Amino acid sequence: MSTSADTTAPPLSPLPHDTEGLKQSIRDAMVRFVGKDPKQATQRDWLDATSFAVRERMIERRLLTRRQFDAEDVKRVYYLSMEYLIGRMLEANLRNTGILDETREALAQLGQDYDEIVAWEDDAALGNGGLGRLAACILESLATQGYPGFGYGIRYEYGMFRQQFEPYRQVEHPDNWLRYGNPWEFPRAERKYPIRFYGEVVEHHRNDGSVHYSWEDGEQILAMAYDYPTAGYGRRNVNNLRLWGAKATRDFDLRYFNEGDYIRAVADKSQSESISMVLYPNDATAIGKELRLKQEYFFVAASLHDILDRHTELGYTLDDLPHQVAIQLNDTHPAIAVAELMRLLMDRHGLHWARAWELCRQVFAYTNHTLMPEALETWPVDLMTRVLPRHMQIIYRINHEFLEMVRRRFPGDEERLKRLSLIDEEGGRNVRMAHLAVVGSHQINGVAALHTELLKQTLFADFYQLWPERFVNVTNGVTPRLWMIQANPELTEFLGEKIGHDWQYDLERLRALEPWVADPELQQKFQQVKRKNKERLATLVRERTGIRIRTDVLFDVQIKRIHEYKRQLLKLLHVIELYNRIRDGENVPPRVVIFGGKAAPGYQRAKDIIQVINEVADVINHDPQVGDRLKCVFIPNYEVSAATVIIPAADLSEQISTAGFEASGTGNMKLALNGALTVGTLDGANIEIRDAVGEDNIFIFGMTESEVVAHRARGEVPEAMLAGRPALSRTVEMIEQGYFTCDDNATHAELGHYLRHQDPFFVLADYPAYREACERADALYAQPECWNTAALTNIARMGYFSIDRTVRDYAEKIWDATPEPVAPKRNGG
Ligand code: AZC
Repeated sequence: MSTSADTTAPPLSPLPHDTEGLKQSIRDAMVRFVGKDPKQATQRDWLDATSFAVRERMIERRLLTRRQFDAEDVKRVYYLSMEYLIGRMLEANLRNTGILDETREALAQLGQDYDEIVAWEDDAALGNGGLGRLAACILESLATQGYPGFGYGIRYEYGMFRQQFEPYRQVEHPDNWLRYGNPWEFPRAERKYPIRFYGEVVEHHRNDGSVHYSWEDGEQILAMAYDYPTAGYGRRNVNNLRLWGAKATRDFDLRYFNEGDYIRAVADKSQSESISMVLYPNDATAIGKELRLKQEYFFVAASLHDILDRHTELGYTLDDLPHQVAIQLNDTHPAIAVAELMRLLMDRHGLHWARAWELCRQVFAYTNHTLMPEALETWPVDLMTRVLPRHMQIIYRINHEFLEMVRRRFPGDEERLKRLSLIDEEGGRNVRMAHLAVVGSHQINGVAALHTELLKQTLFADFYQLWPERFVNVTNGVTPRLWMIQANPELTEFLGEKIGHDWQYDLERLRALEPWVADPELQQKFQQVKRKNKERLATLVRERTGIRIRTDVLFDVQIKRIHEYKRQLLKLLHVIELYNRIRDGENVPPRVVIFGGKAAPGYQRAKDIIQVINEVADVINHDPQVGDRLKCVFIPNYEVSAATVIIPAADLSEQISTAGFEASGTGNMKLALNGALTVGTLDGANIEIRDAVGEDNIFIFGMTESEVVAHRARGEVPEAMLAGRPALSRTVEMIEQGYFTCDDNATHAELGHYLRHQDPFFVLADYPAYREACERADALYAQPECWNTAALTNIARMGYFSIDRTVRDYAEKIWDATPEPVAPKRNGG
């Protein structure tokens, strides 16, 4: 396609990016958009006015980016994800647009405190944990590196629940994040697509003998687009995240309202809009609910419709699809896209099966984020047939063709056919969405080296045998813009003084720090930065929990979803042992232990773990014999904005999952990048982190993945681990006997019993090695020069874990996409 002459002409006259211009825009926005007299404005009003002033500048660049992409024949990458854990947007957008300092100053001149204003923004918590946060990092990096990359997802009205402790147990409160409107979104009333559910498939026989299918009747709702511009850092590129909200159709209105039951009609209408109402707060179990299937299909169908519309509006043909479009499936949640694209290509565009299938396979790729069987999505065939009858037909046909191929390659191997089938015939018939995603994709990736190897050897071993070339590894990464520049401004400045700013775009450049890691002056500055960050965290802790912590001791941090395999219980046993040793008069090194994380509301064991941690913490924190030698804090409502305060303050990063269970982890990367040392198992990306930072700069302990497998095979009773370990036995007994509770012996007894008799994630078996690793950490912490050298070495060697490297890996190994940086305009802006 040719470049038209006026693509660089701005659609608007460029807005000023200096303090004076921003001040003017903010004041104008206060009157014109917020509708308030600046004299009467609240801090929330200032938040809104400032956001409007920033978004004006972003949308200008968004339009230019779009013009350039439209003119230049670029390949577009579409990231389909049910979750985006974005966090607050104002500061991120200011920083990436390059007007943070000017805006801070503008607000100051308007008599407003920037830090107070930004704190009013609710986190956009449209995700559970790692998978959703990774999606947010990937979008930011796509824009920063200038890739034409677009996110699609759901505009949940209620994001991840807000967690409170009442006083020990987790209680969930709704996260009504859109209640005051959202200045960042552009509702696109004209981008609405009808989405069908239920109904039936009608067969049409043509004169030439061919059969054509259509999907008719049932229920329709509309998917309406809401656009969130996503700015690149240090570039003019602004990409787009399009989230779909559900709206009732007009049809719907007429059908019911005309029956005269007005109240029921309104209620039904809101029922049909409930599809985009709430995020399912499960990160490691597939719940198999009809509404969830409808959510998945809803956003996939709208996104594919939109992608194909754009493709044809740009003048491309369907044959061009593989050259112009790459679609990444973030886990199996959007895997129904494989069947939906087949449906669109055949039923709507009249392609033959074979051609449609070829195109599908060239367009899709699939990222797997977990090996845990309970997280693998399957849908009962009955449910799928009822909700998506045409898709079920298509899945049967995909399966048929696929199994025919397998039969030819492995004649007579019926067991293999059963294992590979898209339909699991055992225990009721279920569609295996991971199999659909694998069969329909040209590339399948795991998210860390070990994880990808395990995918090949276990979960997808039969597929790997068929198509070894389709399996690739793309190790996760994190964005240094949020997790260093924004979260840790002091460390950012410190790095700038020593090695310049290039690392902000090319994180490998942090290596330039290495020659100085033992430099006493540098170490002293690093320690000052850490201390300041600890003070910031101490304030947050005091505000949220009332607990006072000292800032001159080791901060030991475990922040992540609460899950048995992540083993918060292992840390808890250590805390209790430290408590006992202090009470026994031993002089143990002081520390503050910090937990953060949510449990899925239906995950009883995880909720019990939270409760018991809180009760243990309460006893320890109020014991005068302990004083401030040990404090234990569970920070309520762990979320992105809290993470930006916790991570820069950490000394020790707890990455202690049972080996083989954590696909990658990304918190491990954020913490090490901020100079925390990892105590961790050889699991997920910890292995690659160890390889990068060196064995001397990390505390590795515990069973390896293959040792875990062997240990499990031996079938030892967990209790056997207690023999000859009096300190550990005493700890377990204290839990069992309810030492830490005043009114809930049952929960404590049950948790103790679980450890002693079940312990499916081998907490007790790994405990001795874990305690020893913690002692190594204490010993190193007692030698500040050695500790600081190790911490600074961690920072210097974390370059590989930049999300920019991750995104380039996807672009090269999977998408075949190239960056398209937007050229600066001559007249600035
Ligand atoms: C997580 C993995 O548990 C975590 O190890 C990984 O770092 C992260 O994805 C990003 O790849 N998985 C999830 O959050 N959820 C599911 C369904 O796997």
